[in-house]
Amino acid sequence: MPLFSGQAVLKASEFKFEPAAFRLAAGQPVKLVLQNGGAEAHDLRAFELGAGGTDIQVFAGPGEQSSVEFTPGRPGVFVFICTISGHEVKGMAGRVEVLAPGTGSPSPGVP
Ligand SMILES: [Cu+2]
Repeated sequence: MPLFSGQAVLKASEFKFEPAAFRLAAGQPVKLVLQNGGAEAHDLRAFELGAGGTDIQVFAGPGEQSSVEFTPGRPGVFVFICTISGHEVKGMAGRVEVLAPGTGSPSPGVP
């Protein structure tokens, strides 16, 4: 599972994210880039991942790329999905593991 710092690039297509699991560090700003290499529109919504527990969302049309900048607020495991109808159940879901500041290793108790 890659640990991204500064920038995280995710590829979306029918019907998956690559990578579907990655790591970020809490308290460090990151630019999340969504590259849509598919023929349908996709987005990425990560629940409670942002500062203060806000959701993070970015949308990219077919063949497009867009980005969102945020700072992961706290360590933990956070789920993300594509919210376009039917895409999550077809496999467009993943998770982000946010590491505690300064650890560089997984938080205790994370499976
Ligand atoms: Cu999708």
